[in-house]
Amino acid sequence: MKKHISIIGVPMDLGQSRRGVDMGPSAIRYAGVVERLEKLDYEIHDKGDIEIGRPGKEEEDSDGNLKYLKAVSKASEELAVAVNKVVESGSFPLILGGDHSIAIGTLAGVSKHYKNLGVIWYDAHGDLNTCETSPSGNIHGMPLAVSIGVGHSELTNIANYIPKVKPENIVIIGARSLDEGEKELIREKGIKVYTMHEIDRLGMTKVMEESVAYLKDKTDGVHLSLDLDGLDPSDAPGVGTPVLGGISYRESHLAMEILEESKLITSAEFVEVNPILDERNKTATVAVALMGSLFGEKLL
Ligand code: 6HN
Ligand code: MN
Ligand code: MN
Ligand code: MN
Repeated sequence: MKKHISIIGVPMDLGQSRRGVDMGPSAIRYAGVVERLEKLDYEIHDKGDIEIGRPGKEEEDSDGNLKYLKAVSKASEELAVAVNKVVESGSFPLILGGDHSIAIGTLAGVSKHYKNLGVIWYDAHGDLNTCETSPSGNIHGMPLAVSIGVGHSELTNIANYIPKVKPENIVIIGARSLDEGEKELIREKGIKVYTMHEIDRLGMTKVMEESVAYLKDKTDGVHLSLDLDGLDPSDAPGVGTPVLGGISYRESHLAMEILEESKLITSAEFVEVNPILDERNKTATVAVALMGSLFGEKLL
């Protein structure tokens, strides 16, 4: 029987300050996501995009250090409902961003279906800030903290349950730009992190095998949250917060292939594709190629 993937686009750009990332879902569709995955014996259901309100200047709102809190929380609630429906239907949720604040809604929609959801956070950043620790006030730097129940209650409470994820069920891969408060939270909560140092030292095969082994027995589903800025900017230039010294295109394919073999992944999102900052849709094309590997594309 054919398996089902349901695609949901989230044209969200209010979680950060570079315009253009709201066009990410279109760029990824133009890069051929549906056609690519259909070749892999999946039935694809493109559910279209979640509608994002366009707040005016005065609604920039911001509760203290949280920019566009209202708009982000509203979109998160809507996304949670849409993702929940997909999981209930037995289809695999594949979410296209949009900035990384959308993970708040994705995880809120996914996690209630699991006792112990695991999360692989593939990112240059930890996204573990709170309004107190954030250097920018940008909510895309906060979704992982929100998901473990740390942060503004309007965000941690999305879909009316806290937390979405247990810290011991998280693996961060590719980190190389962590703020002081994020480092503290990582230590306090005992979150497993493979920084670029470990990736260089151990190699991607070992990092992924260890990550799979770490999550395998204690989780009943694993969400992959892949921020394209986890990759090196030479391979993924179309992102709003690039950081040098990242994961290569080839290492990323290997990571996706090992995840596919593990059969652990039960939902995924690809975020931070910004076509305005991109070179000829390269970053969206990379995202689609990685999705190919994640869903079982083989070279031979
Ligand atoms: N992302 N740590 C920085 C901040 O503003 O909190 C950067 C966050 C980047 C977030 O790339 O999803
Ligand atoms: Mn169907
Ligand atoms: Mn991120
Ligand atoms: Mn990032």
